[in-house]
Amino acid sequence: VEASVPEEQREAWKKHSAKEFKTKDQFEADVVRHIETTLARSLFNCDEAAAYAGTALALRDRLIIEWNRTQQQQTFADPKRVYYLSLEFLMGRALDNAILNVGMKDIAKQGLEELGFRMEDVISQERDAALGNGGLGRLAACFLDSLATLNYPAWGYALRYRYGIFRQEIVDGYQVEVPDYWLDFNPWEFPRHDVTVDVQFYGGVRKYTDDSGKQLSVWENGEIVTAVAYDAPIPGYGTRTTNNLRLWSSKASHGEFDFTKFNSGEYEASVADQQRAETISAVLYPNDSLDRGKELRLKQQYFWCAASLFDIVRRFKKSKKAWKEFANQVAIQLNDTHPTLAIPELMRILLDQESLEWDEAWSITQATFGYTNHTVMPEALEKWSVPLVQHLLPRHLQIIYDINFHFLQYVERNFPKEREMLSRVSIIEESEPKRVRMAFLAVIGSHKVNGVAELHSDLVRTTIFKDFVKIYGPDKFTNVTNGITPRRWLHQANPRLSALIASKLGGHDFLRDLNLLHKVEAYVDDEEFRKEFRAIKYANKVRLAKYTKEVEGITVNPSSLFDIQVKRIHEYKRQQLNIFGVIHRYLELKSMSPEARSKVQPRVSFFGGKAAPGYWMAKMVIHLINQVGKVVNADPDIGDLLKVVFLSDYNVSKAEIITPASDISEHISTAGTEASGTSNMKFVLNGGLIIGTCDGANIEITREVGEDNIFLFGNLAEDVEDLRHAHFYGDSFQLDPSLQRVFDTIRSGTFGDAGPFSGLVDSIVDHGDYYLVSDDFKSYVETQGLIDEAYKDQEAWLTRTITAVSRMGFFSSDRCIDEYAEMIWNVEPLPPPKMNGA
Ligand code: CJB
Repeated sequence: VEASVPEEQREAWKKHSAKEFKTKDQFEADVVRHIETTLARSLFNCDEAAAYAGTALALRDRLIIEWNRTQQQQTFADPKRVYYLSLEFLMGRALDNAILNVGMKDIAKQGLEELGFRMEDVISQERDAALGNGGLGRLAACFLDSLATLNYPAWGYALRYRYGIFRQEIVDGYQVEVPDYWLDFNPWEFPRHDVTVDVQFYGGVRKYTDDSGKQLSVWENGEIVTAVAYDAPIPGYGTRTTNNLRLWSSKASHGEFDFTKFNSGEYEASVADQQRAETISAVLYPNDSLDRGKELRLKQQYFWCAASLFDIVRRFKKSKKAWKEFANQVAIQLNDTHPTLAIPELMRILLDQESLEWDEAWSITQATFGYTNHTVMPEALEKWSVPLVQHLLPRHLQIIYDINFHFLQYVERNFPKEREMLSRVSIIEESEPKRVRMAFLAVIGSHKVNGVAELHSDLVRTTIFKDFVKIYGPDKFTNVTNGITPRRWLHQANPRLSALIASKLGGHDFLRDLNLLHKVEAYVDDEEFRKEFRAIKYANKVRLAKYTKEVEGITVNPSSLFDIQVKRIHEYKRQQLNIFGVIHRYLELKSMSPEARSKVQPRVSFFGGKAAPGYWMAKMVIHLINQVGKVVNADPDIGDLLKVVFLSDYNVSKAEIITPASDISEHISTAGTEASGTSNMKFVLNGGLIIGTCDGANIEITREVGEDNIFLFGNLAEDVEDLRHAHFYGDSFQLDPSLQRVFDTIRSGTFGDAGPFSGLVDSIVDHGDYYLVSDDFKSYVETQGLIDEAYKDQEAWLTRTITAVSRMGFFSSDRCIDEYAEMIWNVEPLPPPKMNGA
């Protein structure tokens, strides 16, 4: 590696090279210096926003030192690196996490206090980096934390959206979307105006013969858009390793608007190009588990894949290694099918630019990529129209056809008797228009395919990729059950619980090795431990109650059972089942004698989550929840026995307040539809129990915590097909009388105009009840009854929650990352060098 400063001048550099603060005094000095000189403020006009900015900048200085060092070390050692390609990284806030990961929590807290600020207030000034929709994006963020913590040389690649997921406001009980412009002040990103990539769209393909007589293709005469890199440091916990998240921003390739046009009076045309280019990275698509097939989305995908691959290849080529070494130096993980174009893009680079032969290029490509599938639901599987791909990416379409040709030839040779299989597994779907099945391309172009929980991985193997298991053999398909980072989801979200555990386990080692939690089980009968554990849960509920009062204006009693369902609103996640259950509870309460009522377990039902702006049914679910809340919360017969709260604008930072406050949380998807779920893990880790279906990771949570410590209900995945069939063809469909009463109540106008809710009710009564709400309603309600009873025995409940927490070690994202590293990436950690005195 060449250094830009000659040997003789390096002494001066070393003498002056940036020093990190170590003491409270130095921390304060850095904060004040930034407030006074970077922000041009003073102690006379330093509000909380300025205090946040100063603190973030001070912390950032520290991170940069470690970040530079990590990157230098990785450049020198040149180990195999992991590249995690994800269109979504739902990072949330960075400051708290950075303070924690560099081990400065106490210093920062005391330092800020001495400067006149409360740490919590300062932290809450930060806007969430909300570059994702839900579980898939948050998983990517947890993985970055684990990769850095475990010292893996790893980079994330994504887009620098100007607008993250919209902010949700509730107006008259309806969701209203407000743009999330989050870049006003973002101290965590570093523009790299010198790191750019020109990305081509449209144009055509020309064939030619080179000097040696070889036939080659070149893609040319297209439109060029420039990708500019923005980097964000990703600090590991308890290690100096600080990895990089690189986000690409799009701009016109000529930089400014077109001066020639401007000077000749074509003002609008002169800026149009520029705006068109910038539109590519402007906004995150707000759909979760849904493929909409929009051209701009395909542009985003290619723009990001092309820029990232160029960057990866550029880095590889610096090492001057032979191409056959590529997959020994580079592992690329495709987070869902969104980055699948990286497969034909790498082929294009190897074939058209590096002149490799097809077979060599293909074996390098396959060895490089791994693909993670996150859903088996048909509406979420991406398929791009062939004419669209032809128009936008003509050379890629050719390569995709060539990949398909080679693949189908292979299938034909090996399965000569199964001719129908060819059309089933073809990358090209013979529809009108024809479509490219991205998941098939991802499977064919990768050496490993994984699902995200055991049941899901089984379904991947037996349903959507069944033929491919036959073709490639079972070893290509594997499972890596999801996990969560205990740094954010235990220590940061629930500092008191983390401290209690640390006090018993002799330190915070469990945050790096979550299996150590099993030692907590020894304290399950320890009176002092139980008392503190109970007090912590209560305090967390008080905090959520306070938040609910302040933000939603609803008073709730923290002694009630807190029942929480927060996640994207989706029919398959069945918030409708939950709210129907709430209505049923309300009707039961109304019909009770005062005597009977006095024995009822009070409960608060919290909901939260965003609906995709174009998802009518999901929006009606939100509306119904709000309307039910209005009626129930104001009903004097009911009082504290039942409250219904919709927590608006659910996001990562709110999840940090909400998650530790549950007694019960709901993970009640139709069996076989929720690939894994990850909030289920967060809630149990924070001392809440869950009610759930036998779906996704609920099954493994049950295996770990034991059947007595979870409330399972409902039909099994293996029965779903028959049940759906029965809805359509069975002649004796009888709605459960309780559910019938719920529907009658809705239709009668009890919760306001019934019009908006008719689609919701009809989908169950008249349109086949695809998500089997009616089939599971009875067992859902009964199980909620069991929960009420169980909760009354507070001692037994406490025992269950403590036991469950102690058995959650398996669900750390550190375990996932080690599994990926070993089974899929074949990479080793690169521990940072020991520092003087460290
Ligand atoms: N998932 O968040 C999304 N978006 C999608 O488009 C498809 C799947 C979720 O991914 C999570 C992480 O793997 C899973 O836990 C969750 O079950 C799945 O719905």
